[in-house]
Amino acid sequence: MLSSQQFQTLFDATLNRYCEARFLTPSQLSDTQWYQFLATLSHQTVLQHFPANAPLANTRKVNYLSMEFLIGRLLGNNLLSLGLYDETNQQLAKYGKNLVDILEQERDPSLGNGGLGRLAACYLDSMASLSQPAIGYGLHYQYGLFKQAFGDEGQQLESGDGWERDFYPQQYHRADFRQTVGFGGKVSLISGDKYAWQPEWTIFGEAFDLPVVGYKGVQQPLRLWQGYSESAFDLATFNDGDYLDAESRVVDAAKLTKVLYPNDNHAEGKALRLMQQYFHCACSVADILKNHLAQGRTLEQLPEFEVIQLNDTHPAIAIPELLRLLLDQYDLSWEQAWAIASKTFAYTNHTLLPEALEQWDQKLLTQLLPRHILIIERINDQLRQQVEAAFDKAEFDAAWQETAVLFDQRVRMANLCVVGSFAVNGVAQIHSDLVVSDLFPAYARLFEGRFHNVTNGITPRRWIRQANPKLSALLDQHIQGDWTQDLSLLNQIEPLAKNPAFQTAYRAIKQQNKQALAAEIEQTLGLKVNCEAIFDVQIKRFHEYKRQHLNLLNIIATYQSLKANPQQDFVPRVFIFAGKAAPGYFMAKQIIQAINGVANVINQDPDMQGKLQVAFLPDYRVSLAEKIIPAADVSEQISLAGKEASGTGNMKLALNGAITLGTLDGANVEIAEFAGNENVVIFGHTVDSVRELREQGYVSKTYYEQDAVLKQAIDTLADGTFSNGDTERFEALVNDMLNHDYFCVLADFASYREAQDIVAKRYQDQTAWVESTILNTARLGAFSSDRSIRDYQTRIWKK
Ligand code: GFP
Repeated sequence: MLSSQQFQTLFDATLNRYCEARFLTPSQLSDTQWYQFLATLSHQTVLQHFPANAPLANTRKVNYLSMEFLIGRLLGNNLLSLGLYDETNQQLAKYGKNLVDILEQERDPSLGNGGLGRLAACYLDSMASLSQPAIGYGLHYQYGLFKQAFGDEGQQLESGDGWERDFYPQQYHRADFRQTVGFGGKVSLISGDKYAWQPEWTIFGEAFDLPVVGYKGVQQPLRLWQGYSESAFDLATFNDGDYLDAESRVVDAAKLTKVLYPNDNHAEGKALRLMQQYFHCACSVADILKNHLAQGRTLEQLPEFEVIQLNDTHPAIAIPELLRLLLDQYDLSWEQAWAIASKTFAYTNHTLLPEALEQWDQKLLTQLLPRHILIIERINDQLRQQVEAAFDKAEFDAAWQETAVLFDQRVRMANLCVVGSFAVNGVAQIHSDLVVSDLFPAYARLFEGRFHNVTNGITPRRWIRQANPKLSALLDQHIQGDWTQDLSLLNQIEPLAKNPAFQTAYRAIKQQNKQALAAEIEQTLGLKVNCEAIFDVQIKRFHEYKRQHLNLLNIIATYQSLKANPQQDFVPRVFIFAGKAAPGYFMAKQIIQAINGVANVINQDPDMQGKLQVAFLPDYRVSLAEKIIPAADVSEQISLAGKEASGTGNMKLALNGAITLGTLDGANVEIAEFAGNENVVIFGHTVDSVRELREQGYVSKTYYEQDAVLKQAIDTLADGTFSNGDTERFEALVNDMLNHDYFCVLADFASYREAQDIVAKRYQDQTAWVESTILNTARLGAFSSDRSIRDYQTRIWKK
């Protein structure tokens, strides 16, 4: 580590060099240049003065394979971890600069979509902080997820987000780690289990390393692969007629890693997505094996020293890839290869939604990866024998239908993961239970002891220390020990929950954070919001199961009630939204547009000023979340029970003192348990009552016909009130709610309205409210990603 004196010297010398190279003096540097200088300085400091790679002690090294890493801005986070944040601020002050302003210059690398990618980033942070040996493997996308703006009619507009990876000072190119990846071609049998594969094309993988800096820990790489090749190749060879759009037939290999596919709708039949997945896995598995062997270890020792953690099914093809190398390159028998691979992989499931469970057309996979399909067939045959042995004749068909990897000409990637892994985990207790009871009951019987739960967590370094410096300072004052490293220490503030001085301080911080967010809202939307109102926040990607439209219906109903009875006793609210919809997801885009339409009318209505306001902030990203979360009073976690695997925004918001308004879904259940039922507001159907509702034959229209408030809300969405008289704009959304409503929005509407009333009533008693919010902070230390990583260590990665 660097002493303060050494850092000052390094700061001055690097600044001199930076300025000389540009013929500028420090006073002439723009904020962007200050950012570049500081990012370079911090990057060099990390590499030269921070310990690299944790030693292997009683644990295996974790190779975390994920198609997404939503890492957020790195500079502030790294300076904090290096212990150089305040030091840097002091140095900058000499030049009249403020670190907070400079940090705003950094662009978020948008290498992910939502929770899954952000979880991966939190886990890398925790592993580096806990000195758990680890490396993250991902893709170096040229364009991250799109940038979101809103059009004149409130519709989502998308544009490419070139996150400037070519000028990104916090990574370095590992020219020595180049990999070669084949596609297509022919396979010929050599002997026994050994085949020779002659690919038709090869693509090179280049590695870019971003050091992940643990808090007072070590730095470990996030290794991102980028494709390149000298020639383009014609994807039409793989094309069965309708896989690809005409314009994407000829693919320049360099473009393989150009785009990030949104993960919520499985990119059915998209050959490019499958190619990305294989490219990611082939580069990563080769790198893992190379590193393992370089240490003089044998192939048989692989599971003793390495674990490959699959973040959802997207890297599932790594399983047959490792088998292929062991069989064809290293000449092992099937039994030997299987014994190694099946003890090396572990799989995390993040969803039960059938449409999000990946399946690939067998024909496409055969054309792209002819050797891998043979291996998958072999796995399938072996599995069939196991299922035949474990289930009697009467049960077999049902068991096979559930467990087969190859079924109906499709390759089921979740099944491949379960069969090829030694451990499978869900991401919150209720979700892990449903994985066993609803998704994979036959597997649970077949593979006893394979299924686990590891409830998600969030890194307190970014989500409290960095995002909420004022709350952090208060916690520092009252907590013995470093809560940033041990979040369970937060329980030390529990006795202060009723203390008037502490309450005043805690509340003042929330108020200041609300003012800061209000300034951001005004700057972005030109809307002045009332900081005395409840800041009611729903921030997450848009999906029907997350039910942003339930929130919307309540806003419309509240608006109508206020219009009808302006004198009513009303607790002012600002509803705050942020989130993107996948470009091809029509219904989610309708919901976005409808929220903007409603916001437009309400915000312009003079009767609503200071009472009811709606702020939809565009282009949701990590750095925006860091501004919204500390300012939230209410955390909307209103998915249909059984559909949200865990959630992590719910943890961030609650820890920062927002009251959860939620269904008994995902980690909400555990948040309620820890915080205490009196410190959350729970509503709506449960997993069991949703099941009953469906069994009885759910008809959403009945709710509409029987509830005048609901009817009026939906009718005004349909009649053009919120779309400048256009009665067609929200037709699809209205029709869906009335005739399908798969996510039971209408069935939960009345209960949600009541819950919203409870929130308003509680807020009026500020002393009780603040006490509740303090208790949320005090009692939720278990939701640190450090705890999750420890759970992985003891339940899954143990030797
Ligand atoms: C998914 C699930 C969430 C879960 C995260 C991380 O998030 O419930 O919290 O993974 O496990 F849906 P998204 O990527 O879908 O946002």
